[in-house]
Amino acid sequence: KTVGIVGCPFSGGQPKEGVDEGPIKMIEYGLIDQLVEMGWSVEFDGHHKFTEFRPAEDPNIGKLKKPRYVSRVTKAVAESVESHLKKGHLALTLGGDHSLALGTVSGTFAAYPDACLIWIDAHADINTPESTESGNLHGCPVSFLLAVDGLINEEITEFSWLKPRLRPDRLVYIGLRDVDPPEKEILKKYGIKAFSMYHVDKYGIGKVVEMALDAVNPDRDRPIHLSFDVDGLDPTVAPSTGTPVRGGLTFREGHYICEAINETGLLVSVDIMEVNPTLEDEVSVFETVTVGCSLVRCCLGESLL
Ligand code: DIR
Ligand code: MN
Ligand code: MN
Ligand code: MN
Repeated sequence: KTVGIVGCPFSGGQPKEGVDEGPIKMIEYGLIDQLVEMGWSVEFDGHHKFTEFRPAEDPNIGKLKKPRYVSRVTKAVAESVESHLKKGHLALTLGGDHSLALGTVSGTFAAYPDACLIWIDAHADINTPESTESGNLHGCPVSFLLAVDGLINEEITEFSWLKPRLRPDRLVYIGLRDVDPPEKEILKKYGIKAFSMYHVDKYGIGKVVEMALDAVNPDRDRPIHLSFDVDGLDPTVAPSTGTPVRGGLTFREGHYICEAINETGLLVSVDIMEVNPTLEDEVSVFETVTVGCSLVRCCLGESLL
């Protein structure tokens, strides 16, 4: 078993610097040795050097900020993820901000058209170029990925490389608690399954993960892409992240999700996103980086016994 690590030092999908250091810190904290220790072969050719993709000029397109930079970077990420998957490897992408999922999910669907997507986040990241208030592309990737008509009105030629292949019934959320009003409308309109923190409290995480899998993977035969934004965790668990929201997943709930998805044997692609080791104090950084590493280990089969 081989895991291909796609290191993505990128912050262009949101305004706070430092999230580009997330992948570097996770590797520095010994993630590769930890995976080798678990019996994995690790393929890692160093972090992507995205700065060379940065255009000299990148004016907003409508409200969208840094659209050309985000597009070029995520296109390269899609190619990396696809090539790992086509060699039969598990793809592990370390972010970086969540706009990177434009690339990771595209790469997964290029290799596995039948895949489903499990999105762990405080936010739904499903704003459209029209609905976004912030203009930050990390709040928009899911709308670009969805294979539905009429969601994205104006043709954004900048992203013409991206083929939307994600069917609404192959997408499920866990952990939501900060969803913009237009995003709620989109979730309703397309019948997208979402388990908010309310559902985690009501049913417990075990039942929620089972219901999430039943929704997108009823016969447990589809490859799974897990996109984990660490702000899905409670800020007491993962404080060093750009947009923390109180009332999130506990340490164990976050890890349980990864353990349960590992147990399906269907996981092909994982993202750990929005670790920002320049935010908060030293202890917060340590906790957030180490939780990123331990989520990865759980996804790759580490168990408590
Ligand atoms: C907000 C915040 N919905 C936006 N999104 C965040 O900017 O579109 N995503 N923080 O991670
Ligand atoms: Mn590979
Ligand atoms: Mn996110
Ligand atoms: Mn988020």
